[in-house]
Amino acid sequence: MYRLYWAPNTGAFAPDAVLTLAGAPFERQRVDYDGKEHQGEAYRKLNPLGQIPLLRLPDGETITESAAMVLHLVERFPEARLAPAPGGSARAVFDRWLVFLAVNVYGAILRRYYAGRFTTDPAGAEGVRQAAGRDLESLFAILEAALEADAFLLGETFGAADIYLMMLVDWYPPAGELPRIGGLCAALKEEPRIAEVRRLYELN
Ligand SMILES: N[C@@H](CCC(=O)N[C@@H](CS)C(=O)NCC(=O)O)C(=O)O
Repeated sequence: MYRLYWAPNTGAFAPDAVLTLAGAPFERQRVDYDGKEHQGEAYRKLNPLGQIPLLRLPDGETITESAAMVLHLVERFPEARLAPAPGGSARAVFDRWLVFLAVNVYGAILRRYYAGRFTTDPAGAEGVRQAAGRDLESLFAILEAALEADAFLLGETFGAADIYLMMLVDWYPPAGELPRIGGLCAALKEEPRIAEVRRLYELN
């Protein structure tokens, strides 16, 4: 059985939603984020970066990085049809968007949220925060343009990359005001299983 280490309003949401939609056997282990359990010695043995999420695979292997978890799960549960089959160009486009989201957008959100970590200048944090906001504006504009043709990143049915995008919009609500991104998020929120996971993660 899979075990997902999670906390409300964290990057565990995306792998959780994929596990849930896939009907995968898994259990959730809540990490006391407010109590800083993720920074403690026991958790850091599992993830030296002290970040949530963490996924324990059925054979006991553990992995970090939410995008790696999503990639593993869509391949492990192909019948859930949350990503195109590996090898073709549709899958390359899926991988591109997932990495774009995880590296560029999630990265900018972390710079905005943890601005003080990205400078050694105590007076520099506000500048880092503002630059991250500027980056988010242009990154979400690229995503909005990519949704010009279809309702979702890979066409007219949603997949795991769309779920990942929705999670990032939760952390940067102005992006949800963009019509196509807002439409994508609204459509995903209608999916009852996604709505249930959102409630668990205390997302509106
Ligand atoms: N690249 C990581 C980022 C994970 C991450 O930064 N998680 C945040 C919560 S959303 C966290 O655990 N922050 C605690 C910290 O950095 O102290 C991933 O995609 O899993």
